[in-house]
Amino acid sequence: MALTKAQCREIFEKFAGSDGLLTPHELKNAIKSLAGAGNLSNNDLDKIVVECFQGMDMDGDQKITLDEFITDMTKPARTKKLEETFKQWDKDGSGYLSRAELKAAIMETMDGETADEICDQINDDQITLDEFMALCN
Ligand SMILES: [Ca+2]
Ligand SMILES: [Ca+2]
Repeated sequence: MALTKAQCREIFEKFAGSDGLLTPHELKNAIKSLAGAGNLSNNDLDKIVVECFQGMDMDGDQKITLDEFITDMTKPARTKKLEETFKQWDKDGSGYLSRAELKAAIMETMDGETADEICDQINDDQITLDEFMALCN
């Protein structure tokens, strides 16, 4: 769903209410109206809301600002996908992938020897999100 900034602002202002911040409940209303929601069960919708919300709420204060909303909605899908992968792999939530975390993730699809080789090549025990994105591109 690629939207222009102007479209994002319009949606945000429509649903955020007078405080100019989007709560999970307000986000749910926004998604409902955007997606039509007719073929989504309430459970599915709740799941999507939680995922979207976590992706958007950069500072984790449980409120989405207009900036956070626009940043997320205008981000390319591939970037979002990589960010999600990075978060999944970063088991201790340190914001870095350690060699052990990287190896564990690679070993889900490859054998231990190959994982070791890849880790040796990368040779970095503190891979940041930016470095991770560069590696995947
Ligand atoms: Ca926030
Ligand atoms: Ca980590």
